[in-house]
Amino acid sequence: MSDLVVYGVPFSQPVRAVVWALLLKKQPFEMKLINPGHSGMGGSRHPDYLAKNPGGTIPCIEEPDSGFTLGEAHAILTYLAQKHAWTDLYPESLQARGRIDAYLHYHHRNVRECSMLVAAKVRKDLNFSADMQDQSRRAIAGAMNVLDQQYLASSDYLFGDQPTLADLAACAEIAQLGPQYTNLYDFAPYANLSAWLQKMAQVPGYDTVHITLATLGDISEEAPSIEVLKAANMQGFKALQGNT
Ligand SMILES: N[C@@H](CCC(=O)N[C@@H](CS)C(=O)NCC(=O)O)C(=O)O
Repeated sequence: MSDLVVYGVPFSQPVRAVVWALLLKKQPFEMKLINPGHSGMGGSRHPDYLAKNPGGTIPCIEEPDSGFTLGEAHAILTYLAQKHAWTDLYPESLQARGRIDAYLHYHHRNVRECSMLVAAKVRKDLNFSADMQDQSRRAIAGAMNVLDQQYLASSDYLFGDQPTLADLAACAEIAQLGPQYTNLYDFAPYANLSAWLQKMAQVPGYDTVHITLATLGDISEEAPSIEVLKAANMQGFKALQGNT
């Protein structure tokens, strides 16, 4: 049986969430690099890739034996969890699953905004206006408040005393902004969230999926060049070889 293929780059937040789950569950996979947003060969907007994931985004998975492909990180996570019975990450109870799904839907226009701050730094060509960045900061502040004061007010993780798919997806977005990585957001005002971030850093696979960000380091003062970004991505990519 051939290994699952994950298309993407390790710098991508939703790719990191999927790869983290696979590492955590020791599920073998092979990453194939796909350049997000590019329409040339090997790009996420190339017709060959669009045939696998019509949305043209990374990640996408492919099961070589059946040819089955699936895009959208959260659909991939829940598919893999059901397929491999990862009931620690996605409990069997329909109500528990419903709540995790609800977070995964909430994530998109809220927690996912964290990446806009990173994109504004690394994709100068996209000209994120000051207004857009302010809007993102407001959305992030609202979402961090929800996590800190609702989800994490009375439990160690978003849903109880162990991490689920929701925690992996959330952390893949949020941790990147911390002082040890891009240093683009101050989480100190959020005590529950800060404690959760420390716990998430102990979850197996965390260090491996954050190698690209650790290599990139603090970008708050100076935006990295595309060469620096590519080199950091390659470090993360190399770290995934032989990891499963
Ligand atoms: N909703 C998608 C979003 C994926 C996404 O935004 N991926 C980015 C990279 S982090 C991408 O592929 N961008 C290229 C594009 O939109 O053309 C998911 O969760 O999988």
